[in-house]
Formats: sequence, C-alpha cells, structure tokens
Amino acid sequence: MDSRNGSAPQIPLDAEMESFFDSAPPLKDSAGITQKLKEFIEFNSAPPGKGSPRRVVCVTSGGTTVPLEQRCVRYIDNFSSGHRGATSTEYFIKAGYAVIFLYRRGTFQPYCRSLPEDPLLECFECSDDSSIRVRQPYTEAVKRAISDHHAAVAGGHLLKLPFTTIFEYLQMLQTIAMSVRALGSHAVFYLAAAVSDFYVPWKSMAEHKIQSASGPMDMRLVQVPKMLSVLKKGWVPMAFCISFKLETDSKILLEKAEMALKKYGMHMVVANELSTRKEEVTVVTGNEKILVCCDKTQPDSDVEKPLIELIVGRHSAYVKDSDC
Ligand code: PAZ
Repeated sequence: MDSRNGSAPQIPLDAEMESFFDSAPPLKDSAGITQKLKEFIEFNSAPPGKGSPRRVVCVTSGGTTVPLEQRCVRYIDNFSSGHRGATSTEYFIKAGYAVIFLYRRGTFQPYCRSLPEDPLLECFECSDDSSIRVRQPYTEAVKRAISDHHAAVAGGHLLKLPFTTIFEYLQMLQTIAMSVRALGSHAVFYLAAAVSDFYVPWKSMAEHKIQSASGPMDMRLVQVPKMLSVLKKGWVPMAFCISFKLETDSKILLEKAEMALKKYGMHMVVANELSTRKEEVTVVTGNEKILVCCDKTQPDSDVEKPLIELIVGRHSAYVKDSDC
C-alpha cells in the first residue's frame, strides 16, 4: 500500500486557479477541518483491532452557491438536492470504504432517505410521561436510520463536512485532496456536486446588500476555474477520479461526457439527464459507455446501487494495476 504519512506538498496552481484562491474569503476553521481529516485518515489507515485499512472516497454532494454580496443576502443557486451523493455514500460505506462526505448544508443526508422530509417532526410524539416516542409507521425507518448513521459516524467511517458557497467548496476540496494525496490509488474522488460555472470574484463583490433604487443592474460573472484538471493532474495524480456530467438536452450529453473524460483525465464520467437522473445514468470510460439502470421490478430500488458496484469493481482493478 502507498505511504500514508506524506506531508502535503505545495502544488503549483495555474493563474486562474491561483487568483480564485487568493481572492477567496478565508475558509472558516480551516485548521479544525485539516485536523479532522488527519484523524479520520489515520484511523481508517490503521483501524484498531484486526480491522484492515479502508479505502477512502471523497463524495461531493449538493450544489454550490454564488454569493452576490459579501454580507450575503442574495445568491445564485442550483437545483441539486444531494440525493445522489447521500445515497452513494451509504453504498460506499457498505462496500467497506471510509467516506469523506463534502455536502451542501441543508441537502439530503446519508441514511435519511426513508424518513419523511416534511416535516420530520411528524415521526415523533410526546407520551404522557413526557418522553418522546416514534410514531407508527415510522418506527422501523427511524430505528434503522439512527443505528446505521451511528455505526458509520461513531465507527469512524463517515466524516461529514458541510459547505455553502463555491469559495468554501473549492477550498475544502483542495484541503481534502492534500489530506488523501498520500493514499495514492487507494483514494477515490466521486464528484457528484453541482458546481457553479460562474461566480463573482470576492474583491469585485458589493459589500452590502445591493440596492434596487437605482433601477436595473448589470453584474459580471467570471468563469470558475476548471478544478477537475488541477485535482487530477496536480493535487491527487494517483487517485481514482469520477466526475459527473448533467445535461437537459440528451442529444449532447454523451459527447460532453466524453469531452470531460479526455480533457480532465477522469477515469469515469457519469452522464445523466435531469429528468431521468434517478432512474438511469451512462458511465463513460476510455472505451465503453455503460448504461446503468435501477431495477424497476423492485420497490425502492435506486440507480446508485449498481453504479457503486460498478465503480468499486473498477477501482479494485485500478488499485491492483497500480500496486504491480
Ligand atoms: O443532487 P441530485 O441527486 O438532485 O442530482 C445529482 C446531480 C444531477 C447533481 C449529479 O448526478 C450530477 O450530475 N452532478 C454534476 C452536475 C454538473 O454537470 O455540474
């Protein structure tokens, strides 16, 4: 196995990326996040007792926001619910991986799929002795969610790190990449988050709430630097990298996914269309296009189960090849 003790080297960034990081507001509790990652990776590299080291996957989930004001009142957002990332996390943990779940605050969480979203309080009631009980028909689902979630977090296999803005997301992704770099081929990046393509640079952003009194407003958005390239080619050159491509026009989907595969050096690109994303995806690799579907004959079946099975198989082959 690769050395797991390497210290984080300084990786040169291209000019666009450098200007993004230089101008971004400092990440809150950066030292605390780095420490959590260090402990998580150490724990999973040498688990107590007879446990064998776990492979580590960073699952990104939900959409990034683009603030329009430094003291942010308004922001640009996107549709992503975080369902893909949360569900995939459960399957990765089941397959024996340790998961760093980099998620948008307020989006779907692992192990909560079978609980009612709105309102969660519907699951509970107060009894006469003022204790709180779970109401039927939610008892089994709540019990399972609590115990699976507890096993993953308290067992040290799930580290949850929230972000909101594009600035936080990219800074945290970089921190994670530097923390898992020494794992080499044993690290996986599963980049399901919907990341903004455009942003307002911090330095050119209004400090206070933008006023409407002066009529229509023009605002210039700058392109977010292409982080996939930097991730794969600079930060974690040995990691197994899977990115996602979402389109609403199915005619261009596969072509765009193939372009991303080549341009950013990904091992796989998961292509999905907005309206069918929960039922099917196409996994694009260097020489295949594999259609992955949920099993419509089974109730509650999801596309993430066969998708993660496929990825785990391909990652294992990759680790074997890299270790030779
Ligand atoms: O988060 P969700 O389950 O609602 O949707 C998942 C998804 C469509 C955001 C994801 O599968 C994806 O394609 N992410 C990358 C989006 C992009 O092209 O930027």
